[in-house]
Amino acid sequence: MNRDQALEIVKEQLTDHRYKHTIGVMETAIWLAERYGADPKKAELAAIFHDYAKFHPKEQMKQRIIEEKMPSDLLEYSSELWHAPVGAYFVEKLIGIQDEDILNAIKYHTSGRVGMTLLEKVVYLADYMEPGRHFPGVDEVRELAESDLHSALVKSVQNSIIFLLKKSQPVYPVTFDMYNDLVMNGK
Ligand code: DGI
Ligand code: FE
Ligand code: FE
Ligand code: FE
Repeated sequence: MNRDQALEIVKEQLTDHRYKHTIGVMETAIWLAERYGADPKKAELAAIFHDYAKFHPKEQMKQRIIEEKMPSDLLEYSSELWHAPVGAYFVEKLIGIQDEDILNAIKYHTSGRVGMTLLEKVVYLADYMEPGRHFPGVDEVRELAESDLHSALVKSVQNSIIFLLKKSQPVYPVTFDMYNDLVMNGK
């Protein structure tokens, strides 16, 4: 599947704002892939489809998580987490993408996980730092990403956890696990 076909499919699923975000993630993911030796074509496809299920109704996502036996603890934490595994499911079933690394980059783009592949890291970071994002600290992450993928990734997870803590929101344990894995086991 080429870029234009993929973008056409995903455009129908998204708002204009979210589509622009997706273009930003795509361009950033390709840039990071080229810089750090991931497959830019895989990065492109994973980025285009990463938020595929972002606007699916919560009830439907919940049902899908139960029926497909996805980790049930997802349901105890923020519904913001759900579109990532549910999106990966639909991208496989409906779009027909079978590449495991692409599917996992979509599946783990919100929570992260222990033992992320280079492609998963590229998509996670691209989602955080694409040009349309304006989080506090994002410029520092962009600067780090010029030369040090690992440090940029650690900083982005730190910022995301701090953001949730400041709002007194729960943090999905897998996100902490990812952070610990990065800090304790390095690159
Ligand atoms: O879908 P996007 O907005 O592009 O970005 P995303 O898929 O990374 O979703 C991030 C949202 O998820 C953000 O508003 C914070 C929220 N969230 C809620 N609980 C958690 C969480 N993010 C992580 N990483 N871990 C959580 O426990
Ligand atoms: Fe997302
Ligand atoms: Fe993210
Ligand atoms: Fe996103």
